[in-house]
Amino acid sequence: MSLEDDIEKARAILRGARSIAVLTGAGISAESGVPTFRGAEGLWKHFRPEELATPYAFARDPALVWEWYGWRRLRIKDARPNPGHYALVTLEQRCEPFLLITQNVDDLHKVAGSRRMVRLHGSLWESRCLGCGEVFEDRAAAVEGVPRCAKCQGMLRPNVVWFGENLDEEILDQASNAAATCGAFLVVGTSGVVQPAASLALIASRHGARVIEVNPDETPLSHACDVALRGSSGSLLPRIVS
Ligand code: BJW
Ligand code: ZN
Repeated sequence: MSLEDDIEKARAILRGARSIAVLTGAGISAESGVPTFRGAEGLWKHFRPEELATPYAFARDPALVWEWYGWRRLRIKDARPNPGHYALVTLEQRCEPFLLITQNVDDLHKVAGSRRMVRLHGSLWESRCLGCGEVFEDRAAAVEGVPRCAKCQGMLRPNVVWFGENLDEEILDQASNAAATCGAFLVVGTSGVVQPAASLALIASRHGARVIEVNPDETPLSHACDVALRGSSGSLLPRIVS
C-alpha cells in the first residue's frame, strides 16, 4: 500500500469512529524545535536519564537536576505549536467523546488550543513544593541553586513524573478508560518504550479500537496498529484530519 492509500485508510477510520483517543509523545513537538528524548538528536544524548530524571538524582543533587531543567526551559521557551498540534485541535472540535493523552511536558498542546486533554508526565512549566505540596506556575529559565516555596520555604521540585514515580491515579484512569472505550486510537511521535503510557495503545487495540500510528520510525507499538503512517506528524496529521 502506498502512503496515499494509508492516509485514505486513516481518514476513513477517523471519520467512522464513534469516539477517538490520541496518545502523543516528544515527536509531535520535534518540528517545533523541542528535542526528543531518544534517538540521534535526543535530549538524553549528553545526560543519562537515570542520572537526572529520577527522585534519587534529585535527593542526591537537587541543584544539578534544577540546572538541567533550567537549561531545557531555556531551549524551548520560544517554541510554538506546529501544524501537527493544530490538526489535533481540529480533530477535537469534530469529535465527541475525544481525549488527547500527552506524555509531553512542553505544554504546546495547550498553547495550540487543545482542551479535552490530560498530561501524563506533568509540566516543565510548573514546580511543586516538597513541604506543602503547592504547585506553582514557574517560567524561570535561569535556575540558581534550588528554588524555595514562597509559602513555606520548602524545597521546590519540577512538577513532572520521574522514573520510578507513580502517575496521578485519576489521570491514568481517565486515559485508560478512553483507550478502552474509543473506536479509534491515534498514537503520534512516541517511541513506545515508557510505561504505563505505551500500554495505552495496546489496551485500545485489545478492546477493539482501530489503531493508527504516525511516526517516521517503526516502534514496539507498530505491530498493534491497523495503519502505520511513516513520516512526520507536522505534515501527516493535517492530511489525515482534513
Ligand atoms: C517523530 C518526529 C516527527 C521524531 N513526527 N514523530 C513495565 C515494564 C518495564 C518497566 C516499567 C514498567 N512499568 C513501569 C516501568 C518503569 C518505567 C519505564 O517505563 N521504564 C522503561 C523505560 C523500561 N516507568 C516509570 O517509572 C513510570 N512510573 C510508573 O510506572 O510507576 C509505577 C512503577 C514504578 C516503578 C516500577 C514499576 C512501576 C514513570 C515514567 C515517567 C517518564 N518520565 C519521562 C520524563 C518526564 C519529565 C521530563 O521531561 O524531564 O517522560 S521519561 C521521558 O520518556 C518523558 C517522556 O514523556 C517519555 C516518553 O518519551 P517519548 O515521548 O516517547 O519520546 P522519545 O524521544 O522516546 O520518542 C520520540 C519519538 O518521536 C520517536 O519514536 C521518533 O521516531 C518520533 N519522532 N520526530 C513524528 N517529526
Ligand atoms: Zn511550600
